[in-house]
Formats: sequence, structure tokens, C-alpha cells
Amino acid sequence: MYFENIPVIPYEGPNSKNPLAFKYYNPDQVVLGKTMKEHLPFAMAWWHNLCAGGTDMFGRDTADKAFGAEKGTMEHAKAKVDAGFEFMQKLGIEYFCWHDVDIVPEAADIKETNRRLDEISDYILEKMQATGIKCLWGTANMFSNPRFMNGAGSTNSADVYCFAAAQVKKALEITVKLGGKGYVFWGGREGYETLLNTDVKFEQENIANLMRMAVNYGRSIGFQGDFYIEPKPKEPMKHQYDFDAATAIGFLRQYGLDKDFKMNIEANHATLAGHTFQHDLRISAINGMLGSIDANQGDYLLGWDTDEFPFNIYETTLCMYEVLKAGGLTGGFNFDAKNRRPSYTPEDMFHGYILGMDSFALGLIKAAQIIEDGRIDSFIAERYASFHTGIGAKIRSGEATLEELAAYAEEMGAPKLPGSGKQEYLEAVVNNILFFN
Ligand code: XUL
Ligand code: CO
Repeated sequence: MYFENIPVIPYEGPNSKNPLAFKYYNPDQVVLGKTMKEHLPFAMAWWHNLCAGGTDMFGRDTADKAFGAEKGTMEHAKAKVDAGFEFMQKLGIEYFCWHDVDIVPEAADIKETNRRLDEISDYILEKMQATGIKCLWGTANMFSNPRFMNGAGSTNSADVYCFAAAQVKKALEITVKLGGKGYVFWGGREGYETLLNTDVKFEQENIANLMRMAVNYGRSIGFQGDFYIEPKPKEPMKHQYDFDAATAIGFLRQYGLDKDFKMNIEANHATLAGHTFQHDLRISAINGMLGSIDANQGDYLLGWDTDEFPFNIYETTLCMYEVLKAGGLTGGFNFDAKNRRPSYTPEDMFHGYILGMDSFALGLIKAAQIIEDGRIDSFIAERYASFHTGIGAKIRSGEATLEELAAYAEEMGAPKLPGSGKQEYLEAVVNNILFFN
């Protein structure tokens, strides 16, 4: 036991003052015909929760993530598995996500790293079978090691490119072995610092080729899940190619990868791109590509990826509104979030997840109420009423010509104003639903 002072976290309801209890996340509570647990397949992010100790640019770790073992050893890797499964069981979290180098220490030789991955995945598989906990997605870390300073798929070095291919191959094999639902490409170093040294077209073709090889290999070893691109505009690179959902979807279509890929949308990445979280969810959903979510939030006063636990109920509500409208996720909600550096105790790890899970549960409840209330949806439907009959319906059918519309306009004279957008009224409706009892 690594968290002996922490009990299994119960649901106690909104009146509870117990810091180690859920106030809103009640797994069996039914919302719009499905249980909260079905709506919210939560996942633990291995890297933040079990690996990161709070090191930042100005100081070393504050949190002890050794779990009683010597860091950099397989004993430590196994201790992290034990601690992680105990943590997930205590919170009722059903899934986990990982990078190759989160689950084993990387060796000097990739053959040895791969042997370690075989060993740890046997161990993880045993724990999965004993607990029913599942793998949401896996990925290869192709951004931390100095060899990837110029990217992985976008590198200028064919040797580095091959090394990346080897990592993707192995991470896919382990994802399949663990029954993962998805495989993620987050292109942290796939971008550029300056166009003075960069052939963008060449690099993008190489990234697409690496992804195509991954799809072909994945399918050949029985991977039936989704590949995901996780868009992010910048950080660590000055400019990253997968800037936002719209850019990533355009890239996938251009290279014929759109049938195998969906989006993994991270809240803080969307806001770094100058969008709302809701915007990138909507763009993904209307393109049939809303796959999975990295659940966190940023800080609007800071310009980088702070990966905070979700706290903003407006954001979680509007996120769940998008998810409900899209009919749910094929993936899940991975808490790509970390405790603030001064929150360094094991108890803080639980407080972070309780906050995140409760914020999404409350967001789900409120989004369902917005939909049941109907005021927002009926306003939107009515707003486009002029396209339901007459010339508007003809435009929608695709049969109208430019000449015909111009003739219509000449006949009509000046059009009436298009009607109020009523933003303030609609925002008041949202507040009314959020703060009603
Ligand atoms: C980095 C980030 C990654 C991906 C997986 O900003 O979000 O942790 O989620 O590589
Ligand atoms: Co992420």
C-alpha cells in the first residue's frame, strides 16, 4: 500500500465537507439515460501522476514520486504500477494513459528499452486482469530525448526518423497488448523554431509518412482503435504543425489519413491556440473526429501550458454540452493535469483528481440541464429559420445559382437586419441553469 492513509473515495453529495469524498461524481447516477460512469470514462495520466515531481525551470522536485524505490530502476517502474493501480482503484478510475518512457526507464540501447517494456507490460497486464482497469491510450515520447531536438517525424535526420519509427512500432505493440482504445501522436517537437532552416512541405510529408506506416503496422497487428492527433499550437516548439483541430484535420485529409485518425482535444492546448476549449471540441465533432479529451485547464494570465486540474465549471459544462451533442466520446477523459508545485503530498494527488472528476460530473449535470431546458437549442434553431423555407431552403438544397440569388436581392431591395444574436440573454440562461439550486 502506497496511500495507506487514503480510503476508497466515496460519493457523499454536495453537502459533504469531507475533502476525500466526491460531491458530484456519483458513478451510478443516471443522466440523460446513461450512468455518470458511462458518460465519463476517466483516465489517469501516468506521466504527471506517477512520474512528475514538480520540477520547473527554477527548482527541483517538491513531490516524492520514488514510491520507496530507487528511481531509474525496474523496481521503481513496478512500484509506480502498484501505486498507480492503488490510486485508480481508490478513485474508481477505469482507464490509464502512458508514454513508453513513463512506464520504464529508457536504456542506452533500444533493444534493452523494448525488453523492459515487455517486462513491465506483463506486470501491468496482470494488474489490469486483477482489477478490471483498462488502457485508454498509449504513445511514444518523441520529444524529451535530445535526439528529437529537431522533431521526430519532422526531423532533418533520417537516423533519428528511424529511431522514432522504432519507438512508435513498440508503443503500438504494447498498446495492442494492453487492449488500448487509442494511440496518440502529440507532436511537441514537430514544428519549427525558424523558417530560415526549415522545409515545411518536406517535414509535413515525412510526418504523414510516419503516420501512414503506423496505421499500416497497427492494423496488421490487430489494432482496431483510433489513432489520435493531439493538437497544440506551440510549446515546446515556437510553432507546432498540429496548431489546432482545424489545422490537424486539414493535414489528415490532405494526406488521406482521416479515416484512421480522430482528435484528442486538450483544453489548455485549445486556449493556447487562441480558441476556447469548446471551439476545438465543436470543430472536431462537426468533422466526425471528436475522439478523446485531455482534461485540464490553463491559466488565462499565463501564456503556457499549465496543465491544471479542471476547476472552471463554465468550461466543463460547455465541454460536456459538446460531448453530449456529439453522442459521447469513443475515447475518454484523460487527466493530463498536475498538482501545483506547492501541493506536493500524496493527499494532494487525490485532491487533484477529486476536483477534476467532480468538475466534469457537475459539468455533465449542468450540460444535461441546458439541453433539457431547451432555451439555447431552440434559439439556435430559430436563428436560422430564414433558411427553412423559400429562397433560404433553395440555398440549403444546393440548387441555387449566384445569378438567381442576385436577381432575388435586386427585387427585394435592402434586406431587414438579421435579428439579434441575444448573447447576453443566452449567457444569463447559462448562469440561471448553473446557479439554480
Ligand atoms: C503535452 C501533452 C502530452 C500529450 C501526450 O502538452 O499534452 O502530454 O498528452 O504526449
Ligand atoms: Co495532453
